[in-house]
Amino acid sequence: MVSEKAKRILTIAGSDPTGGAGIQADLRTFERLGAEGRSVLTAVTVQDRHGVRDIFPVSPEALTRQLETALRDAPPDAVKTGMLVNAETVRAAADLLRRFVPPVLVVDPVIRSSDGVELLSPDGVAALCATLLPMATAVTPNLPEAEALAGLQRAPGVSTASFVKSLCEKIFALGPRYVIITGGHRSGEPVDVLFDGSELRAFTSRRLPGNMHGGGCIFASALSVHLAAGRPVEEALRRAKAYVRARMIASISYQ
Ligand code: PXL
Repeated sequence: MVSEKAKRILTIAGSDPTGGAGIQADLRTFERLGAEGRSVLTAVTVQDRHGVRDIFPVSPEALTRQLETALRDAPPDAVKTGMLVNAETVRAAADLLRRFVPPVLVVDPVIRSSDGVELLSPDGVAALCATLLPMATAVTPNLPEAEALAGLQRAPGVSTASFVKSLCEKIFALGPRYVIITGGHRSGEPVDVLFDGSELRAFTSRRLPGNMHGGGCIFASALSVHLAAGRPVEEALRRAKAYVRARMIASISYQ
């Protein structure tokens, strides 16, 4: 059932002062799609249009206090996670989400910024796989993030399609209900794939020029809104993809 009442979505993510990604992009997406946004900050990043200059993590205690207060005060219809910094932050978030289970949990496994700076440490990746993925409704890695979660590298001669299928199977085995590998980092057409443990469905679109900073955050945020509204996962994915595309076109025409 698709409910018309505004859904409350909570993002657990880092601040991007340029507004392109992170908490700022998440909240803007929730609002534009008619949802009510809440946020819990995991890190202050220092960025300009060239990239990430510095990262100041929020302490696990500050994260726990923010998240516990948010979850008790106004239970969200969906929780979306973004930049989680390290294993301590991941575990602090997972401990509370295990106690206050949200109806929808979308894990965007943010590992690096678009300019290559590490936003989640290797022990953080392992903690995310062990604690958050088993609880997740959907996990939304891009191709490099999927390789890191699965611990797989493409062998020579293996096609992208069959490599992406093995990544889906490996990540699905970690426990999420759906695996969505976004296609922006693939060469050629940006094909997104959805895997539910048995069927693999592909969603193709035409590539737009340029690179979009924050596209992954916006996609996962839009997906959270549509899943919280009760839309079936395929429809939620299609709508989230269309929304990112519209935002990309809008940002291209600004330049
Ligand atoms: O796009 C990934 C991302 C997520 N969260 C924050 C970021 C970035 C990329 O720079 O800064 C806070």
